Amino acid sequence: MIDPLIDDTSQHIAYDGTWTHADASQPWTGGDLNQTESYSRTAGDSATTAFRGTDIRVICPKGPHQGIAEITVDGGPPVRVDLHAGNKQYRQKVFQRTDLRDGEHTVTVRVTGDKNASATDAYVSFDAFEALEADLYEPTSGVDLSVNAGLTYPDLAWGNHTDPPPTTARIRLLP
Ligand SMILES: [Ca+2]
Repeated sequence: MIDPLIDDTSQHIAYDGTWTHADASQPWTGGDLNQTESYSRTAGDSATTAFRGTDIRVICPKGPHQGIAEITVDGGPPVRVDLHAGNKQYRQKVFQRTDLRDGEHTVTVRVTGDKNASATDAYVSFDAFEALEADLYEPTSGVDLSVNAGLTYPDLAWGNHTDPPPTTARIRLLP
């Protein structure tokens, strides 16, 4: 199992611009993953990573000093995300894609310098990326449970066999 979390301190993240990297020595990082976050208020600054899988989530703290970020997957159309909140809220899933083709992708968080009228500043603070691997089976709209009639399963569980089953029944749990 690959750790799906790519923390903001990861060497796999390329930072462009004037980001500040805060760690546990700052009391206001207390709720961040690994008590670290990286932040910038300079328009155009960016943080990019490559990942493998079908799903990507961007985890950021929200707060009163936070502005608007622009998030891009595979160089596609940017999505603007407002990170402002009245009080600091840690580990917010501010962006998610679950429909990517299984394989290599890139995701970028960019500082816009913009903020909504209630925000006191335009900081973009970034905590972590979460990249999830594809399922063992082809994507479906429901959830598949594969049952091998040739074996007995004392504890039926997801993915607890590796041999192709000679006979399968598929049970679809509709969402
Ligand atoms: Ca972090």
